[in-house]
Amino acid sequence: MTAPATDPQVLNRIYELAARIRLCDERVIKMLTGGEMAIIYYPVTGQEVLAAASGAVLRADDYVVTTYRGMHDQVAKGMPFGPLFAEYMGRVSGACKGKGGPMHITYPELGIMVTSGIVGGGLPIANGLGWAAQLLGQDRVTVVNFGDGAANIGAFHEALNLAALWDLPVVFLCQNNRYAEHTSYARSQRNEQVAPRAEGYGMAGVTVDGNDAAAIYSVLAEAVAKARRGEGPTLVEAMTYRFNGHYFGDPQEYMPTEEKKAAKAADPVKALRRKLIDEGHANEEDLAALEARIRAELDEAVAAAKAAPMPDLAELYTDVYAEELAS
Ligand SMILES: Cc1ncc(C[n+]2csc(CCOP(=O)(O)OP(=O)(O)O)c2C)c(N)n1
Ligand SMILES: [Mg+2]
Repeated sequence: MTAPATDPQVLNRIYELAARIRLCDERVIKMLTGGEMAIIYYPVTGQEVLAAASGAVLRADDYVVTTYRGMHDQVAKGMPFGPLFAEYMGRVSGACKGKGGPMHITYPELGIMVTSGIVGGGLPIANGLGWAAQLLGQDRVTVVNFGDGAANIGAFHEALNLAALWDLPVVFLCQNNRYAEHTSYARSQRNEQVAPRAEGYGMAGVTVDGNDAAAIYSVLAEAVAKARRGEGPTLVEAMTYRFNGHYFGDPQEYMPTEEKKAAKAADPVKALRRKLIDEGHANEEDLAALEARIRAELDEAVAAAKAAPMPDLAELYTDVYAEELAS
């Protein structure tokens, strides 16, 4: 049974995960700005709370599928900073031995099954994970994260149709951040929201404020519980906003200044922090101590990644093909 969203422990857990994501995102951006690391990074700033709520709902043995903009989903599912930064920096101690890079983080021992750079590519894979659980009689649930842009890809329609038909234990979590690369949501489809499309597949669909911790937690808890009971998938559309453009370094000229200002003024991580203190669920000292612990963990992970070696050239084809190539 999942605890209700009104439970202070739940809100504190969501804040802890959101703070881990926010501080990790800040560290990556600082390292890129300072030339300490050179990767393509798709910032998750502004989308932390919905991922943290998902992390608070899921069990350790549940599965997550995400995209290139996926650090928040990975960290929320428990991804440790050590193998994350080592993978970013291409080191042997990385989650994929330094051969996957930032767009392909996996950590199967914690259910972080796939990170894909193919827009919409994760949805049919999530169906496969869900179908496997169903066939094996397991009650684990798969949450697949994707963007508003991905909802216009053929794979979205195929995956939702099949998941509904087979009652697959999958939650389709559309993170509607209002942009797909440099194109606004309004310029790419007539429908005002993504969730009502679920009806076309005979599936439940719900739009929720993804920046409101209690609201998104409640919706996800219900969708996950339903999938776990074998009652099929749900399309959850979490409304959110991307603070930092498509990729790190994006000049963001297509994003109206006023719109960005308003979103940042309503920063969901800061809002949750304030709520915890105002409602007496946490105090300033405890939260500051938590944030200091997370920063120290990040320091340690970055230092360890820097000290670790790059993969040996002999490793080039290892884990790439089902059968090793004859050398
Ligand atoms: C199949 C495919 N088409 C196009 C691209 C190029 N591309 C990369 S990200 C992106 C935008 C996707 O937007 P959205 O689904 O809203 O996700 P967000 O980046 O906002 O998280 C596009 C078109 C791609 N990676 N894969
Ligand atoms: Mg988007």
